Amino acid sequence: MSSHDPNCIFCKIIAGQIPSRKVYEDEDIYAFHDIAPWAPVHFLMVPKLHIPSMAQVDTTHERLLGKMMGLAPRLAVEQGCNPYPQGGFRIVCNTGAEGGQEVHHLHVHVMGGPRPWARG
Ligand code: DGP
Repeated sequence: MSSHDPNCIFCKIIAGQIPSRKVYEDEDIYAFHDIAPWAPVHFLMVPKLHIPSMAQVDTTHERLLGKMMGLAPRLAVEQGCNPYPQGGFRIVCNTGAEGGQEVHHLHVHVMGGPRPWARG
């Protein structure tokens, strides 16, 4: 698996070749607002490593995915999600066509904020 796919839209966003509204960045992870939000707060967290989907994840990715999940609650609150338990957030990882995945670079959706949401 290549660490970067020049045809991948999220690899281009990470590289700054396509503009995005950045939420967070470190050496492993990039987070940015979804272009078509379903919820008042809706951002995506992606590994900088090009992994097509959760279907390609194995135990070598434990640290990377653990880091993403460990960061998500902090970013959710920073982006305006209300505190748990009255507030909270939803994390979704669409995987494959039947899982509703459209962009084939592993990403988690982090969604929250007051309801109703556009979807869900
Ligand atoms: P999915 O693959 O279905 O889990 O969702 C992909 C999400 O990526 C979708 O909610 C819209 C978002 N998206 C697609 N292209 C872009 C883009 O160029 N910029 C941003 N910020 N988001 C994008």
